[in-house]
Amino acid sequence: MEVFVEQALTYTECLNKIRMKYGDRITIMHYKNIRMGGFLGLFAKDGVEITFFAPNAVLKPGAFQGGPFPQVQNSPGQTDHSRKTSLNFEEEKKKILDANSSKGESIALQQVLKEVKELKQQISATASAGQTEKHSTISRIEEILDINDFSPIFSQTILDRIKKEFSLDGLNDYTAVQDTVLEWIGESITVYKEEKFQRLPRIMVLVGPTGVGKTTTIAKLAAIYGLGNFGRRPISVRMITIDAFRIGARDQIEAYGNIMALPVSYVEDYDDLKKTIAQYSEGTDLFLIDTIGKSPRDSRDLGEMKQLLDACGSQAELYLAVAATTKLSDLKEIIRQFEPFNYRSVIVTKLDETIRVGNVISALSDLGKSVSYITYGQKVPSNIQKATIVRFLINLEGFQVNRAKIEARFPTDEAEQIQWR
Ligand SMILES: Nc1nc2c(ncn2[C@@H]2O[C@H](COP(=O)(O)OP(=O)(O)OP(=O)(O)O)[C@@H](O)[C@H]2O)c(=O)[nH]1
Ligand SMILES: [Mg+2]
Repeated sequence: MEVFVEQALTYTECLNKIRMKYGDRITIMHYKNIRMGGFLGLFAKDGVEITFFAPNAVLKPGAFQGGPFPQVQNSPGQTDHSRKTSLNFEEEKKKILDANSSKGESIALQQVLKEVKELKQQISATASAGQTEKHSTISRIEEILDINDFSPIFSQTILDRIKKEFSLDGLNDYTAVQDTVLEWIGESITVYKEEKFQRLPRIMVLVGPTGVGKTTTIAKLAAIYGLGNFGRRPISVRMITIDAFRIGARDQIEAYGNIMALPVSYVEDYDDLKKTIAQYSEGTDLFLIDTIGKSPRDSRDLGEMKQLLDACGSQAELYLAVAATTKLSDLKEIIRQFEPFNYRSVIVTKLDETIRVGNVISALSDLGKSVSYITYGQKVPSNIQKATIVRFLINLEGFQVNRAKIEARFPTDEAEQIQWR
């Protein structure tokens, strides 16, 4: 025998509720009026509570759905059996509660799993989008540009162009892409074209930072033009240095002059320089003027030298010498700081000391400068050459250079080469 308690707003409603749950075979023990619901005693309503016996109580299916759970009454008349049945009922209730709570948990779990799945999909979508952007060919080219020390701006332009001009199929052909990239790099190099007919005497001036090889390059040029190296008809050359007082500087150029039996003049200031040029103009085809190495950071010093060099007159050709070993940011600073000299082109020295020329190529290209000569060793006069695009390209690290193809694409100006020889 089981004792149960049920509550409702009216007696009939409560009875209906009991019958719905336990059927008709119930015995009402007693009922009482109660206050139902509310909050802290407020808003409660009048209701009825019925206590009843329900023999062999078996809950009708779905009896608890939406309704309040029956409460167990620990009435003094309860037998062991009724207590046991009540306990069974409690167990049942717990099971249902557990089932409900695990159902809740599983819903929450499913929600979490759904979110994880979505996140996973998002991540793999992003990864695959990245993959299309960073095709292995693009990554390889990026790496090579980086190894060669190209400027970020230069590299980015190349990478953007690859993405724009190559289809996915095209990117799969690495050799074709790198050949094209080499071509683009070649196109970015501007080789200085000398004027065909020079007014004589020609005046070439080398400026640049300290120790880049200005004096050595002056000596190389003097030998080539003055001695008629490589079967060239010699012309009358005079070297002039304005670096006459630095210890060793005078000895250095004097030694070259002596070995080559070419005249050297030493000047101190503007007047001196102007006078010397005027004095030897008659018998000289080419003046090669060596200057004191200047720090690009000392603008006052640079300004003074600029004033001194004004003595050469407007027909003077100024060249900026920079070493290929200079790091990219310094190269750019040098190129900018020497701008007031209005130099015609850049001479790149010490190419033999580095296998990375991306810094030079991109600094020149980024700042719109041309290259005229390159030097690649201490030997006078052999380690100098008129700049060629091919020479820069074959110096690049990591590219498989098809020399024949490159030479066909960037032919050297034969007329200029012959003149040089
Ligand atoms: N490896 C290499 N060394 C060079 C090259 N050109 C010059 N040098 C060396 O670089 C050092 C400096 O050369 P200089 O010609 O005295 O340089 P500079 O620009 O006149 O120097 P300052 O007058 O002191 O400003 C010397 O040891 C040269 O032999 C080159 O193309 N390659
Ligand atoms: Mg010098």
